[in-house]
Amino acid sequence: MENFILYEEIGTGRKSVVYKGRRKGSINFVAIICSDKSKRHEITNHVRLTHDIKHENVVTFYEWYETSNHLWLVVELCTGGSLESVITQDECLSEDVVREFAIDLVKGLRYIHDAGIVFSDLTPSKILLDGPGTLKYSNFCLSKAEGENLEEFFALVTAEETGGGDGKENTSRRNIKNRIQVTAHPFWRGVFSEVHTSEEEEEEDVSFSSSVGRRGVCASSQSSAVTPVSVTSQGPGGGYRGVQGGATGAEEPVCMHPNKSFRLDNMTELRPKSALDKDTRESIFLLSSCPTPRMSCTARDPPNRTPLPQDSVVASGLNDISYCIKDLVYTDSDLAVTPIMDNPKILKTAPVRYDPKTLCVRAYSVEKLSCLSSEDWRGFLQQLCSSLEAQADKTTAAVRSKLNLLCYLCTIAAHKDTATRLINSQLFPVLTQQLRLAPNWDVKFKVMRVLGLLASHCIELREETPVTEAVVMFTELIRENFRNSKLKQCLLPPLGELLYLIATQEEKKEHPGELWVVPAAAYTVLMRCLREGGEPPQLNTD
Ligand code: 3RJ
Repeated sequence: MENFILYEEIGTGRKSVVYKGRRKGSINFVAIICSDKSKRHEITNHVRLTHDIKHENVVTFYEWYETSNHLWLVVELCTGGSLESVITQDECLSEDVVREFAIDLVKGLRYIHDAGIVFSDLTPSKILLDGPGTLKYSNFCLSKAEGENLEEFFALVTAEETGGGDGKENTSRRNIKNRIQVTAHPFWRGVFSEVHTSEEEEEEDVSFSSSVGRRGVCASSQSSAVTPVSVTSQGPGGGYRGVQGGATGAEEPVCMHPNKSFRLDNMTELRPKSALDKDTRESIFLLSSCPTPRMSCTARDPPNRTPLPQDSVVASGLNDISYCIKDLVYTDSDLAVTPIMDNPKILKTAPVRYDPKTLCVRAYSVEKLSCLSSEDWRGFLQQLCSSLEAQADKTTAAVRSKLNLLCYLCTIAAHKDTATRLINSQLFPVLTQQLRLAPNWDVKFKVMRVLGLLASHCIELREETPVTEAVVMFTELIRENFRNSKLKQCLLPPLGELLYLIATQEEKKEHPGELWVVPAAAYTVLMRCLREGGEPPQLNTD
């Protein structure tokens, strides 16, 4: 099965994230674009226009996949970032670099035009640099086939997707002439030379030298010695041939794919592959479990970190190597644990306030709760459970009363002693059940928060505490509501806290991994959430 390993994020676009990736089993690194499906028409457009293009100044398309929420494109990796960032960083580029960039841009655009494509909306952010500094056109989402109306193409994609299309040709054509105009200005030092002007099309064609050196080579020292070579000798199947669409003349530059059509009826096979392997249900895109090393370390320069027990052996050569290996395997952030619940860096939540006057139980403070007699504590718990379980009454007043109680629980759940007592009490399964039974989502959101706070502040979990059931409930709810980003943002933190609680409690035991079962589905759904992301968290104003 083909798998891709995802490494770090290298860029973000509108509703898309770009990762560095690698096909498992190969050493070819690629860029993997994970795009929201709402961009399907633009992505499909990009694919239909680029899947046949192989040119050094165009980012190569390899393949594409589809998962439930995203489209995934595997394309050429350009490690140099965008031309926009180079311009921003350097502010002023040297004339030699400008000349070299211009050659790449003209070569690429010329190839694109000859392929019958109008790039459209050309900006430096859409031009990428590979390692040696070659410029490449990267984003054809808003490009179009010459003469076509892009809106109509988008409409056809939508119709295809919804099954409403008739597959007919896009008939409305506008003749767009988006052509390269390069003058014979001395600045170009003969790199470009005008060879042809078509009277019929009133466009100017350029040829240029292809033998100018790559970045770092002074163009001016070479350009005077080079003879301009025609760009059309470079593309696959390229060359000057008879003209499509009526124009004549043996030297007329024409579409290099004269028989090629970008119409939708040619696209029935142009569909993303499903990214779930049918037999193994395994995902094609896997997150790299090893963080990308941030810097290399030498044996003479061991990393600055807290020593581990096994490090106390003599500082032998082997030990130096083990330092290096550990530094490559772990990063500081692997060992740092950040609370998830109510962490303002993750999600800003308004402080919860309850109204003690209308509270359906006595509004004990945490201090008072810690010294309640066991009888009073039992009575208090009983009241909490029966108030939450009262199902019959779904009036506004009853819902408000439940919300008030849950706000009170949020307050007392943020203290370790109360959290520990409450999570190990009969209240915990009642709260878990409320994730399904509560009268509305407002109440459910609050129940999630109480559960998350209990998990994050609890310091001792009893063996019989039904955390597995809670993990299963959260897992099911995330699965059922996978497309609902807001809901997922409320479900994930308590699930994370529960898993962390289980992990830390297991760690304290003699035989870790035996007490509280975490179903494989919980890991699967969590990994899927991490992989596929979602909308950024919004400020919660409750
Ligand atoms: C493919 C489409 C990107 C970015 C460009 C969304 C970078 C910063 C440093 C180093 C590399 C990159 C980089 N490299 C890429 N190689 N291949 C791609 C994505 C081509 N990309 C970006 N940002 C994009 N072009 C189109 N959408 C993009 C992000 N930053």
